[in-house]
Amino acid sequence: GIITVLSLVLAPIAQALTVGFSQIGSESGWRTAETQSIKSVAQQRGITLKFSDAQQKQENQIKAIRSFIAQRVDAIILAPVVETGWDQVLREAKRAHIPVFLVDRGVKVRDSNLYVTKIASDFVEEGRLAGAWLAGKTSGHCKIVELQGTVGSSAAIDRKKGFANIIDLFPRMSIIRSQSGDFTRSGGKNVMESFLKSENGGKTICAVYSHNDDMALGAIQAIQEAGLKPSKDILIISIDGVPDIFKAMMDGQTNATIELKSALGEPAFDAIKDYLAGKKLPKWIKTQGDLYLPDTAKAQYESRTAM
Ligand code: GYE
Repeated sequence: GIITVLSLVLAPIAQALTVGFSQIGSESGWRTAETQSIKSVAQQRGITLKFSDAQQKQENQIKAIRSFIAQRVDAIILAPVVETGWDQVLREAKRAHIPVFLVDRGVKVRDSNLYVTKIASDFVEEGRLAGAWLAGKTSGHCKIVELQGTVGSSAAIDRKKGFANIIDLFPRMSIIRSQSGDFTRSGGKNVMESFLKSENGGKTICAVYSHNDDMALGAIQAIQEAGLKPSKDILIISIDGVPDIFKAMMDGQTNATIELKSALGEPAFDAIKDYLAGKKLPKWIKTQGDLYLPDTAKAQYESRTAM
């Protein structure tokens, strides 16, 4: 009857969602992979994606969210560059009845109802895992330099916290220098150069703990240019598990990486779909990653670059 005909005609219209995605930028290989995942899953599912690159600036993300609200999108995906300062704009989205889904980083807001859910890994746990690996590797005896991620980002704050939790348990382990390299390769290289200079050409440094792989790749270059062997003279552990770090591991230049899932397109759009279908979602949808060492680097590199 007429109802069946109508629902057949209307079904595809009802499904054609428009989603706004406010991305941080393209500071790392990991983030570029995340962007690709979200774009390609949107395309596969016939979702219209409005993409905005904030070039690392929160003010640009706030502008993007306001423009998504003005365009009356069905949902917003936000990868928040920093943790604080979101209350106002998220309240505006809430008032416009547009649900917000956080990906990869978290926010600190007074009212947790300002967003639906966060799809991200546990950065504190990643930091602890890195610390535990290093404690084992050095028998609890190591002077560490730390390359921090973007100042004020949940990823940098929590990776620092989790790592310190473990290091503090070992009286002969300490963080002798810690500075932000902004999650970029050039940032990691510059900061590492200054660490090497101030630490006797690197002779007093036992290990580098880098909040992401890209900064570690920059640090590897700086260590080599200083005439030392990365992974041997100075141990290196980082987080992300991008193909390039596995390549460096195959070449004997780094020791360990903790994988961070970048394929967030599927879980993000699943969450949006479930929410719009009236399902109740957990406040945090956790993604999980393992620690990888040189023994599996070749296999990991090949599986991540195979098309
Ligand atoms: O580790 C880093 C990136 O927010 C978890 O941001 C993410 C981090 C990731 O640029 O490479």
